[in-house]
Amino acid sequence: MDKVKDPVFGIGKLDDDLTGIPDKKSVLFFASPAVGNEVFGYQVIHNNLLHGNKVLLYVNRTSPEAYLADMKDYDFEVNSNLHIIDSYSGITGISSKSVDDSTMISNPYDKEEIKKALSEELDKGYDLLVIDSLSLIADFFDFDYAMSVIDLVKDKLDKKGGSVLSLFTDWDYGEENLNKLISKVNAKVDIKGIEKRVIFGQYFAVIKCDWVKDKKFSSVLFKAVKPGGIKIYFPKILVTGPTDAGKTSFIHSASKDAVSVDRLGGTIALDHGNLDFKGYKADLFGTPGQERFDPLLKLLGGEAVGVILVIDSTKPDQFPRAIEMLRKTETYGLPIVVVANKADLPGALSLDDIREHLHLDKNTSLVRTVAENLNNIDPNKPTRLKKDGVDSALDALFAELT
Ligand SMILES: Nc1nc2c(ncn2[C@@H]2O[C@H](COP(=O)(O)OP(=O)(O)OP(=O)(O)O)[C@@H](O)[C@H]2O)c(=O)[nH]1
Ligand SMILES: [Mg+2]
Repeated sequence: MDKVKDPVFGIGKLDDDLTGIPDKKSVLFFASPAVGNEVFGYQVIHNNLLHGNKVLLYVNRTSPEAYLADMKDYDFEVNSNLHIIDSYSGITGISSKSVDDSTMISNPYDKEEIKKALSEELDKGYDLLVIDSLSLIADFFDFDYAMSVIDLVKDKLDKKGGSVLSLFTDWDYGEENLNKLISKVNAKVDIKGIEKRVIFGQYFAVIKCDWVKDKKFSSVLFKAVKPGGIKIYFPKILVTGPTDAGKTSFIHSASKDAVSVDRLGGTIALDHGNLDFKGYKADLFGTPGQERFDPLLKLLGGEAVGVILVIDSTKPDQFPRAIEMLRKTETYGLPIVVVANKADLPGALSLDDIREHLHLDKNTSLVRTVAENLNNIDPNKPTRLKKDGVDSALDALFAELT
């Protein structure tokens, strides 16, 4: 079968940073024991099948049925371009009949049978081999055997083409072994937790990649969401700006299920919305704009990682207040997008004028937004903003943040 395309990750940030997985490359997803890497594997498999790539999955951690059922929980369907080498069912003696396209290893304790199955299957030509999991091969046998499997696979791929992704959990194999492993792969992505007695965040980070030069990789927080899979996660984005500018309108337009504590059309406590946008997830927090609620601002701004500053394009007299709110929320200096709302109203300033009035440098993102339905604006209620403006603001923000 001809190659359709080089394999992809199907995880936006990794595809952006690494431009997919080039042919004949070996990638390692290296997870700490407390953080699962299996959803990363599911997502890669699913997205390559979607792209029309031929995928071979070597699985030893569960049965093919359970594997595919788990994938389905994330909404990751598979198709006939997937073939599975089942190195699990032989342990239990229960054959995996319900998954047609699989080869069962009759004795998963037989080192030679495993290599034979892999090499025969790889001879048929695949775009991507996923090994789930490589650390379990080391646990079953020993580390050197796991490394010899990688050598065999690389040898095959060198001749036949295709790439390999190995999922690995770092169960203390010793520095020497790990160095051996890392030297054998072209790219390594760490999948870890932020631990302070309990794990309160999970992140991934590209640690090594030999086909991308001169790029600094940043780590990003993620959540594994059912359905949907891996989403880059920002725990707190602050939406602030002067009174009546459109903060609450923005949050309700950008997120599903937003809630606001409003009275007589003004926010008196806060807004909150869950944002789910192009593979990103974030919690949006909105501040009130009226000065009498300023004592709340510092509290609301705490631990924000980025800011959306909403201003009314017709009210330059409020611009100093906008800057003051960045100071009071203690978010001055964080990644920021300025949203110039109410573009429909007479007297709305041009973006250039706004930039000048606000003393924004040329690198600060400034985006126009406007109400969707101009004939139906209630002065006592937030209104829905047009999607293209809101999306541009979010695109700009996530570009700043990642
Ligand atoms: N004409 C026009 N009106 C808008 C637009 N966006 C919002 N509004 C209106 O402006 C008013 C204020 O909007 P909100 O979203 O409540 O503003 P806010 O910034 O949350 O206000 P506070 O919470 O009181 O600070 C509402 O009456 C909205 O319907 C717009 O693009 N054009
Ligand atoms: Mg509000």
